[in-house]
Amino acid sequence: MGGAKFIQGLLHGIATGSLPGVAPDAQVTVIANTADDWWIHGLKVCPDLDTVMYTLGDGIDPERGWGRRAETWSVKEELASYGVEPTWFGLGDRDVATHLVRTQMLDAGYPLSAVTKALCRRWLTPVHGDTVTLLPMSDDRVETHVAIPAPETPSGRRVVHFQEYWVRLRAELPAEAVVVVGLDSSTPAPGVLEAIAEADVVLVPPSNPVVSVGTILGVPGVRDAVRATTAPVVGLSPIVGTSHVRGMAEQMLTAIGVEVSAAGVGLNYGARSGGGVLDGWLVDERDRDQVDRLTAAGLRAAAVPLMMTDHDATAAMAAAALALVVDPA
Ligand code: FO1
Ligand code: CA
Repeated sequence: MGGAKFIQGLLHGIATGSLPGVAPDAQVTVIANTADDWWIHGLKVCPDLDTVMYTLGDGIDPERGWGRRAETWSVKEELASYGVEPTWFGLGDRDVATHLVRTQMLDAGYPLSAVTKALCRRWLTPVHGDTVTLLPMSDDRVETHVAIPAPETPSGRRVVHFQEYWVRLRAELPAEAVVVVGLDSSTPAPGVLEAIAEADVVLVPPSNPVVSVGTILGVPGVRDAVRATTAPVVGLSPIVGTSHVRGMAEQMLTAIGVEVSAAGVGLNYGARSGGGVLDGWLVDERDRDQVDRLTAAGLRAAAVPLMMTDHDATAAMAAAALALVVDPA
């Protein structure tokens, strides 16, 4: 959701000409996490791809931040009446159509990237023409699982799918480990490495650094591509003060032993000059005291307001991120 909102603000900034060094006909390629995906009721559901697609295509439910606007829930209610589990994960009636199309195309042999392209013809092309390209990070099945305490089991822990951790358990149990099944043997989807290599600038949005950006960087070849691109790489902190703005980054950072702070996340990505992936890192104005730690590690850093309250505020964040790494023309 952080990523989708950020892209929306970025596109608004491009359209209004308020981004330094960015032409009005700039192309945006979005590489989305697909490790939140899962199979449910026989359907392949890709929450992050769909959240970006529905948000940019003006079909998102703005209150929930996921699923379709003006949604109804007859399918969910009927499934519950049959006693079909899980009842805690809801597929809306409108949303189901997306999953039916996707699953049919996958069954017919199309890779996820081709399916995504087909779905985007409905959602992105009418609104954005060919300005925006949405790519899954990989065509392979990759799924994030979370280890939670389970005193009743011999090992004392149990592993659940990310969706079960987030939706059923509301991320209320501590995450003891994050296991991304299939990540090591996955390959980047067509266009992913090319987009990074050929970009003029790479933006890391204020998304979850572990289960969103972290999984994308973990697809073999992606981290190296980000390290090798001639484009500057700049990111925005999803942590303000000692908490995430929305989501469960706190739990996920704790699981991997990273300090829950804007500097902690920036230093964990690391400066490209020191073997990491970033050239610049933007933190919230309330974390101004962390800028020195970041610059000492070789990052360009600045503190600005980082709340995506509306498109203008988000475009201003994108502008500040670009200003960190793009030299004035
Ligand atoms: N989030 C919920 O809190 N409850 C749900 O029942 C639920 C269903 C759902 C269906 C399709 C979809 O694309 C997203 C859905 N989400 C739901 C959101 C999703 O669990 C997460 O917010 C993302 O995976 C985190 O990025
Ligand atoms: Ca996600």
